[in-house]
Amino acid sequence: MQNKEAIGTVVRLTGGFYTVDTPEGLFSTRARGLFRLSGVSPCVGDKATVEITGPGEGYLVDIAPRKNVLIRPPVANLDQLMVVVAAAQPGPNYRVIDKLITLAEYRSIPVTMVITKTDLGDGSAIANLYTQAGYPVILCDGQYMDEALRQRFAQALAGKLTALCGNTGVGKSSLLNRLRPELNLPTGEISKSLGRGRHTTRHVELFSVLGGLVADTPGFSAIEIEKLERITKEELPLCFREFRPFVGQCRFDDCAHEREPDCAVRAAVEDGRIAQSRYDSYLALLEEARRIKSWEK
Ligand SMILES: Nc1nc2c(ncn2[C@@H]2O[C@H](COP(=O)(O)OP(=O)(O)O)[C@@H](O)[C@H]2O)c(=O)[nH]1
Ligand SMILES: [Mg+2]
Ligand SMILES: [Zn+2]
Repeated sequence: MQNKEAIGTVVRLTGGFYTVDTPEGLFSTRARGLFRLSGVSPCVGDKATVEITGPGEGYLVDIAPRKNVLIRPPVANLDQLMVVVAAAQPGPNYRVIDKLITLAEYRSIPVTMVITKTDLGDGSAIANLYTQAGYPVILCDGQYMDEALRQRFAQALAGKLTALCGNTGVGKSSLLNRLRPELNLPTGEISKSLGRGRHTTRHVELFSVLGGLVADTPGFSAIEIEKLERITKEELPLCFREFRPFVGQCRFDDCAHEREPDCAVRAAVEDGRIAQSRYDSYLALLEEARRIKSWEK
């Protein structure tokens, strides 16, 4: 029988084996020697070519060029970042949330906000903040999952590769379990008791959920799409999408929107068209980026 090929997505890495999800089913593969020599190491999300050697078995012989890649945790070809924020326990850390969004914007990765634990706190302020900033927001009480909410997620996830990210304890794994109970992901106390065990390390797996693939990433601390250092001070304000209509309207062309006179961004903050919280995050990131590299002239 001659060798046949299948093309699919790498969904899991374990002990040198890559599991590739293809239209012909799952294949457990090893990287072919010649490909290994190329120095590229496949990660989940890679589009891989499998040379089929037997039922469910083959060699991973190639991966397609990546449209983007997260470094920690390693995931390639993201279509979307879902930033999960709890209304309470733990409450939102806006600086961290906005940094994540900024890094996604910088990479042109669409962001959707998901608000959990609305049974424990009021999520409407967070929802309004990010709706006003221009992001789709899904408010969900993790205690239930009605048909309308499920449809909302189906719409958001189908046909896409999504990374869920957000602080530990916000309810990411619980949410995936509610969308697809067979996943049976460890949550809360269980994952805590495992400490820094396999569920909290860099292990990433893509799960099929409502017609899409989803990476349940560990907490915020572990997700670093990219260091801020590549973002220039001209680019940073543009990563805050609601600032865009005002950028270029300031008195000075090189306005950093800090203390300059006649700053259109600051004027928009003062009259409420830009939220104070988002502007504060911008200033914090400006400081952080300045510390990382000398932006000054
Ligand atoms: N009251 C309430 N508890 C939730 C909700 N979602 C998750 N939890 C609980 O919050 C804890 C942390 O959830 P988990 O899914 O492990 O969070 P993760 O670290 O983001 O994956 C668990 O004890 C969950 O049962 C929710 O919507 N409401
Ligand atoms: Mg979890
Ligand atoms: Zn300005």
